[in-house]
Amino acid sequence: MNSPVAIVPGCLYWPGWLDREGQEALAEELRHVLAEAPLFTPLMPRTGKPFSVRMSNCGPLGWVSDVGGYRYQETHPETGRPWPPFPPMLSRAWEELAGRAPAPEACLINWYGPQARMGLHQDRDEEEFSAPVLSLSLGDTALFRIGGTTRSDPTRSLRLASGDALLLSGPARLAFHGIDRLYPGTSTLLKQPGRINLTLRRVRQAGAGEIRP
Ligand code: MD6
Ligand code: FE
Repeated sequence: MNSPVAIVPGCLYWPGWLDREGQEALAEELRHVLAEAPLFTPLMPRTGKPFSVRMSNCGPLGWVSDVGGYRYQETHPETGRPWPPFPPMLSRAWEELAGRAPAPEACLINWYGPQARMGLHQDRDEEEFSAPVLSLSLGDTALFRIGGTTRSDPTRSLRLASGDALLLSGPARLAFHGIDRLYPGTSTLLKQPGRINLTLRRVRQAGAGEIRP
């Protein structure tokens, strides 16, 4: 594992963490997950406006958004079934990159078509902010922006390419971040133009017996 680059304090970046073979293996694992837990279109709280990304999840909990708000829940909002378990490569990624954090409980799967974007946001629906959030990207390159813990803080941009890993930890755990645009046609990994972003999270506070040695 190469040493990461710090983009801002606590935001660690591993360009090309997965080689092509690893990206293909992860994409294949995700095809099975998405066959069991199909992508759905989340809606903005209150307004009901659809997100431009489609989503699914794996792991014991999944992040959902609808007119009622943002929350984690144990079942898919359309099928009513439990989320599928983490595929092996995601558990391994957390082991390698998330340090001594307690086990992840949710992996949000975001599917971006060529026109999709993600506005500046904080990931703050978890109860446990001492654990990091780990992001893995597959498919077309995207322009990622990260700032500070106040929306108006200055931001930096970087291009996230297929196979890149990025961790929001410590002082960057609650940093505002988003995706300004995709660069369609920059990867041949997926069967259609677009991008998948995976974010692994610890949601609940770890019990004392659960903290790893
Ligand atoms: C994306 N990423 O890359 C959006 N969240 O499509 C995120 O929202 C994100 O990259 C938490 C931690 C890392 C991230
Ligand atoms: Fe996020």
